[in-house]
Amino acid sequence: MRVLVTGAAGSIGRGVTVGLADRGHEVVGLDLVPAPDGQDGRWYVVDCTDPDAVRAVVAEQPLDAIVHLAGHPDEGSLTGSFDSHVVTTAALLDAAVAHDVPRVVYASSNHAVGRTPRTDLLSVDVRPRPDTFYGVAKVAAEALLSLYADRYGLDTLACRIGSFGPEPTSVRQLSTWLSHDDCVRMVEACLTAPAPGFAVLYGISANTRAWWDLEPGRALGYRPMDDAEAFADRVEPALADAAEAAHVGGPFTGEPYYRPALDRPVAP
Ligand code: 15L
Repeated sequence: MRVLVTGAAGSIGRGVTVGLADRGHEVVGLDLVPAPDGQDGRWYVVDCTDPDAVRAVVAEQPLDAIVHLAGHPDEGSLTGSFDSHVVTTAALLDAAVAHDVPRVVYASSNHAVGRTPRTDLLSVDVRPRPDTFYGVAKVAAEALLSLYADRYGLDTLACRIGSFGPEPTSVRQLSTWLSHDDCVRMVEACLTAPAPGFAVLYGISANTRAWWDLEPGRALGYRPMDDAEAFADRVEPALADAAEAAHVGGPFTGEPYYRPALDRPVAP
């Protein structure tokens, strides 16, 4: 498949770009920064909040899918989060419709439901329950994917990613970790699942202590192979563990994240 990957120079993007190329896909990279050394294939330095620039890239070659990973991976202001996650997703969806790209795979986040108290294994059918403005923007981006699936018949998949990294580094991450290799497996499953329409899945590895239901991913062909438990003896318990286990969003649910939505300076 020929796939445009946004945020291709980022930590998830780098792994996905290399991993998809290794699996025989033709990857077109897009990021705010130039291609890393050793990157083969086309690369565009583009800001995804610019719809004209995004459309020009998508117009330049036939694409089988877009994998949208670009975006600030942390809490910010409401408007900043909206630009980073909703405006960029809208620009890509509009370009997909205009140039017949049939599928968009999106890096959503567990923080779209992060304020959900952690009890049983969390299904994808719970109500949107963000823990931050970052989470609010992820909910809105998922809503856009749903809208474009219904209106235009696009296949749109929202991967609610947990904690991506080389290995889990906290007790929470023994439940929420997504390994590099499983991330590539997840994205490839999302690219190749037959006619999914709009779909939501949790992006974690096959963690023994998983908090989130992996069945929706498995139904799409995602077969995670790694388990955070293999690293459990290296993870030190910490004071924050109990608070982080109260809601699925962990640290993002804490009071340090409580702040005004519109961070304009207040007049004296
Ligand atoms: C995310 O979505 C964030 O991008 C990342 O910074 C972590 O907070 C991660 O989730 C997580 O929940 O561990």
